[in-house]
Amino acid sequence: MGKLTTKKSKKLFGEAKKVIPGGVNSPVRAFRSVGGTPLFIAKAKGATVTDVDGNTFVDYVSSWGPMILGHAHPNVVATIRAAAGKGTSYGAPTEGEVTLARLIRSAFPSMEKVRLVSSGTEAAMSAVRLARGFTGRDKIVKFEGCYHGHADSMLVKAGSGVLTFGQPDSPGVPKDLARHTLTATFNDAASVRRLFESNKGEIAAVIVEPVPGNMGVILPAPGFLDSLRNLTKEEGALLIFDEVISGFRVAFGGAQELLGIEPDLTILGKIIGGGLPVGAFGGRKDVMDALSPVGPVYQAGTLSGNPLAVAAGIACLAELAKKGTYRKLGEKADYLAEGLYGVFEKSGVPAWTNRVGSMSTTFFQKGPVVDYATAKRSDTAAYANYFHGMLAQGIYIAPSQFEAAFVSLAHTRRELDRTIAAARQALEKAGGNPRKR
Ligand code: HOZ
Repeated sequence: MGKLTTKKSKKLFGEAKKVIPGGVNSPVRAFRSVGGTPLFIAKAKGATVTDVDGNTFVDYVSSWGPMILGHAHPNVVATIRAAAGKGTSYGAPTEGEVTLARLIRSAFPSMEKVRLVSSGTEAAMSAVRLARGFTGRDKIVKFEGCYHGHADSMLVKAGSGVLTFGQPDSPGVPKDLARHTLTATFNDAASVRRLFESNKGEIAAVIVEPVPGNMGVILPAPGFLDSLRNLTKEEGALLIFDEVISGFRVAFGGAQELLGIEPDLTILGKIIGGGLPVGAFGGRKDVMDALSPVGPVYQAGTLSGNPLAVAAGIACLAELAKKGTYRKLGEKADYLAEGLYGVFEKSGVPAWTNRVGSMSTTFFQKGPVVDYATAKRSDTAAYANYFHGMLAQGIYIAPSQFEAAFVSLAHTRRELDRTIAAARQALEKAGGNPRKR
């Protein structure tokens, strides 16, 4: 790839800023933490995205997780086309919703009943309301740096964009509401125990990304999630796993299958929509039946269970259910990780990688990175240099240190090799010691 020309993206960004706050519809996309102009994407295929200037990149953003099959997978595209021909929304139940709910339940046995919504944010917000309604308690425990969408109760010491921009809480969230959200330290069960002790009988639920991906990827320490399971049981609170990223990613049955822990409620999104807007929450039958119209906890949505999103989700999960899929994905991810590990080690640049299968983050610091506080020690200026070094060579990684890179089933050996070679050059160019931007 020659010198990157981004004339059209620059022009569009200028136009976008006049009509869209910051020129983007989701903050991290704006490239603010790495500098430069966001690429305006024109199309995508397989493991690549192509911008409006005609530059094609090997993509590891993967729409922030959903594109596990790669972009424009033929079966998913054909399914969406066929579904669109039958109408795009009815506001009435469909057979597809039953099929998708069944598929989800077969992969996540803890999700005895499932409700479909339109985004991960909506799913998390609804699960939290349900937990409060079911237990009759108001307080929620979340972990610093975990991100559960942007509903009011969840924007407290959150990850993703708010961590990237150094504003972990948001104006506009009433203090009266935020005080019901208690925060604990990921991988520190004692911090949760203390909260239960000082809020006896008041905590409705503990919500956690079992494999966090929104402060960069963090690994749950052995026994940490088991402790949460035991504590919530002892205290009559619910355990909610936010598997919007890890669901169907780290295993077909998500982190709960991989780690053998059953939460009371699970939140899903991303992959289950095959790239279309979707979310789901589900869990114990007795808890889910507290939802309207069976129970009193209200939750609704015109586009919930949208036929296009449901069809795309079913097609995507059908591909993932094929024998050997996760082995293949794991092999690709291992190959890339080993290559990159060698490159970073040789470069002498301080780096620490956390990875679970095909999701990973390389933090620009010597590590270990185990939680929000340690993630924040990363050299974000060095990351920005690396990001631009990679972009210049046609490799598109997240424009933030605190996100995950995703390998898809579409990444070819050639593309993985190109990525490893690009990393070598990006680090060499920075003289083995990326300068601050
Ligand atoms: N919250 C997403 C990353 N964890 C970013 C969504 C987007 O910008 O599309």
